[in-house]
Amino acid sequence: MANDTIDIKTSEIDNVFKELGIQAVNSGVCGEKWHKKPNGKNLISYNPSTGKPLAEIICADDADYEKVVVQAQAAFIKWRKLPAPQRGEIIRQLGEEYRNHKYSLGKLHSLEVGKIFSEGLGEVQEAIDICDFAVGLSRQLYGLTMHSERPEHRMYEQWHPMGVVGVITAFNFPSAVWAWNATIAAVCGNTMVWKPSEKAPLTAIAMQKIAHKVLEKHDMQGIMGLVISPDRALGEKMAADTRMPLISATGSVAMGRSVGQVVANRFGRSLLELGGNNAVIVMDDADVNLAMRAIAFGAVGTAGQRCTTTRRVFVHEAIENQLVDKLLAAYKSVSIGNPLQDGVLMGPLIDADAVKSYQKAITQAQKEGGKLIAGGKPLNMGKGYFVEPTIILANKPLPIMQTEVFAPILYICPIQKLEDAISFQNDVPQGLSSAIFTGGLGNAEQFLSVVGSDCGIANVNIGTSGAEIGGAFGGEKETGGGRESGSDSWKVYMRRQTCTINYGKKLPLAQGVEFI
Ligand code: UN1
Repeated sequence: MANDTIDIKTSEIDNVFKELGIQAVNSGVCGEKWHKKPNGKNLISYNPSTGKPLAEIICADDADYEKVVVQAQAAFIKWRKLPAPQRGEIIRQLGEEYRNHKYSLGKLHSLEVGKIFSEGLGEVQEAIDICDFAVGLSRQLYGLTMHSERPEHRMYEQWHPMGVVGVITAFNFPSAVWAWNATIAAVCGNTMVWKPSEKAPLTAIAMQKIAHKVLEKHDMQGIMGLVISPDRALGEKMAADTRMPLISATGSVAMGRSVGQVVANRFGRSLLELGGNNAVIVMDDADVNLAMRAIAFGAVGTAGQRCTTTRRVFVHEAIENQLVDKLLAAYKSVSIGNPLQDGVLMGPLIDADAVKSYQKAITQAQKEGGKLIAGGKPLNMGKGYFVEPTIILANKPLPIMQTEVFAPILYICPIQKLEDAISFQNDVPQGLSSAIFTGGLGNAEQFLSVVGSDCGIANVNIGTSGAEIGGAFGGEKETGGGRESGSDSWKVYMRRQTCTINYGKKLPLAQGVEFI
């Protein structure tokens, strides 16, 4: 079901920024202060629903980047000395500001990256949630104590901040993924420089403007820096920059491979969150309605542009027809169109290239023997980048199913045994998210066991997307191995120090070694 006219006025963006209390959006560079006149190229942010420009901003050039990094280094000297719970208090205030502006920020996500309003609000909520998490964490940066083998000795470990953290984010979660990194890095005592996606610069500016205002109140500006770049150049610069001991990068496998290599070459640390190719297994004892709803949200939500999007389904042959029929009915009821309109469940893809990749993948899947049973075509809705959510059936996994395509294309294959489903699921280069639907404890536990899913996220009777911030987020293989957000992911933003203290008058050596 598609709405055929999309009418979002470009002036909407001015209203959103007005609601946010933000005057100028033209500068994409912020260190201690907003650079009023950065020297980089101009960059236009487009509304993917209309193909029309939303606003034009000026990016950072090399000299602007240099200033922001130097200011982040200077800010680190101050910030690291502020007790962690006081850093947490500032992040609490940041969370409050995001709460106050949730509505406008949510709308901005819809305008700039085409998320339906409910998902736009959800993303802002995710940023708020991680602020709350970071506040609590600021009092829980625990180290262990150990029993020394030597008398009158004490051993413990403690955690110190690393310095300036480089954060590179993708268009599809333009605020939450930055917030995962920024808030945790900040309570840990780091400062940061953020290079957002060139496809979502306005959301980055809005998040940064709000953060900057909060930090300024505490005379702590410079903790969170922003450098918008129209291409990869600044990201590459960051990867090679020895002043950044940690680079946290979210995006394509190709980008992660290059960032990871450059950072490793200088013995820096990287936190990579790259591609996903997530599967749902549906066993014959599953609640099919539950599975259908989770798959529909996982595959169609965010127009298939999450790294956690459900791309493959392995369903027991006994219930394949039942599940497929339910999914077809659900797909028919999905209203596609203006993401800000009530009732619309799917917005556009991000740009024309994404539409091309969608078409190419569908053609390829059909060449490989896949049977198209739903969708398959771009929608002619003005200049917006809308496509139909698509389902392709295959008797067995197709070669195209090895590749992550950021679009709502779902492949469904029948299976007879759980073992086969698990092996199909794991037989891809990526390893982010996975799920099983089953009423059986045995199936569920096998899926979660050492011979089960090889992904960073493994769910039972829950879909692959929409993870909560409390858990560690990330995955294995080409997904990059990084973990961010909740649990003990904070440790990657800190350096560990093992301390042994001798409070006696003797100097016993470990391992019983005798010396002078
Ligand atoms: C991403 O797509 O990069 O689990 C992040 C989810 C969201 C985060 C996705 N909480 O789908």
